[in-house]
Amino acid sequence: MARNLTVAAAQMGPVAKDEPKAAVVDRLVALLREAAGRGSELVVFPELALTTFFPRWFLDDDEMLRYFETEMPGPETKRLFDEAKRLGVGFSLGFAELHTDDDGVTHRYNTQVLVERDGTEVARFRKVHIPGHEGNEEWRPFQHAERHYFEPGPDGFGVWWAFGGLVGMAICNDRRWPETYRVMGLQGVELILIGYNTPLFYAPDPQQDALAGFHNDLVMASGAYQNGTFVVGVAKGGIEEGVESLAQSAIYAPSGQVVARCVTTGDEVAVATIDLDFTRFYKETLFDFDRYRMPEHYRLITERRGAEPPAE
Ligand code: CDV
Repeated sequence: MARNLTVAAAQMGPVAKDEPKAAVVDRLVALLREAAGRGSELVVFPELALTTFFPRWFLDDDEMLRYFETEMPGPETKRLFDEAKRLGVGFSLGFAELHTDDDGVTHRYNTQVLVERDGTEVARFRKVHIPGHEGNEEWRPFQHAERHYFEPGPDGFGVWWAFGGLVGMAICNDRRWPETYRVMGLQGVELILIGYNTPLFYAPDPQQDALAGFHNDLVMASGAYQNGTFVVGVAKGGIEEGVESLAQSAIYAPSGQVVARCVTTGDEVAVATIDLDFTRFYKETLFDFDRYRMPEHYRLITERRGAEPPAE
């Protein structure tokens, strides 16, 4: 029996530094309506969708706080939540989160929220792999100071029953790490939602620039294939405040194939109807973890190696 779900990758073009949040929410609502009109039940927005990618500047505490949300939904984003509920469409949205815990300690996270079709919050995922640098590195043409702004999410990678299947989330740099997919794969994930902002110029090693699109596909397609899961990867692309970022948003099947793809670098929706039961072909054959993975074997080998004296 099929478990069909129509999902949309709601790619965004640039968000300018001085673009009012209300205007960004207008764009998100327009993408949501277009996706709903094309039958989507779940709409995936990018990382830090509400603002420009501010880690390209090194800002002090006062300046940075305007980019953070203290509540979600808040006064400006409630419109998106209300419209999604009215349309009966769920969504995931990346934003900068200022979170005060029960002990009164404030944390800054790079967060993605998942909201069901009835408007209830399913989960919040906080980015685990925080790339870039902590200090102001003036040799760079622009900064990637995510490590100045965000601490790693403390909860790791979870999966949640939602939208008729097991859904997980990851954010941008998380998508490059095999353990992102495998930790969720071991929990049976069937659909992973990923937002990203990936500048096409990588200052530490510009020879990687020409491969940005290839690496983007490589990691999400192989993560999907090796764990028998669908993956939706959604960009904020185009030239934002003079910095060009990768677009290429796509929906990947457990076969590793692309089933839908954006073709522009701006606001655009790519839609696919996916059968979550299709994951079983891979989960119950080549990637039948219970039958073929060998964690005990690895453990024994590691123990034996540990018992050996170090080689001369
Ligand atoms: N927003 C990101 O996490 N961007 C990173 C950097 C390294 C370009 C990425 O992995 O795409």
